[in-house]
Amino acid sequence: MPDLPVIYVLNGPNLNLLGEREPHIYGRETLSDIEARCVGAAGGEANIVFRQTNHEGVLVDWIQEARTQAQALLINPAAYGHTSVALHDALKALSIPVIELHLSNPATREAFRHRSFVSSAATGVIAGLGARGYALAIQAALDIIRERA
Ligand code: CA2
Repeated sequence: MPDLPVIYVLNGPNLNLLGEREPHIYGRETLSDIEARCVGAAGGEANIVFRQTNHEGVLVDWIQEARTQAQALLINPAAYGHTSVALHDALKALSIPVIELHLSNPATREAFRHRSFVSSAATGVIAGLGARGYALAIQAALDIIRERA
């Protein structure tokens, strides 16, 4: 049997606090709950590597790792999406599908959240659908992986 595809799901700063504050914006699910959703959405058809960091350089390292270790990458860059040329450059070096994720819809929020350095390096973007956006992104990534095979 062929190896299962690997999907990296990377989460940026402060997302470790999910479920503790601001449920009206980000929902009540913790990041562990969201990881379980991702594993469920993969339905045994992919191995999910799910990580969170508060450090920009660590995200860059993981994106570079995904070049050789993953068949798709999902990223909620959190605030770094609005600021980081380093994330943009690292993502541009990938040839696998990249899906940018946000729980909230930044376009409906403060002006400083309207710019994304990640969107222009992403295959697609899912925003504003809460935790279910992660499950939708896993399904989309699996579809794209199959299409490309
Ligand atoms: O909506 C998203 O997923 C965001 O990426 C979340 C980021 C925000 O900076 C982006 O504009 C949109 C913030 C993540 C912080 O998460 C917290 C969760 C609970 C309590 C405090 C922060």
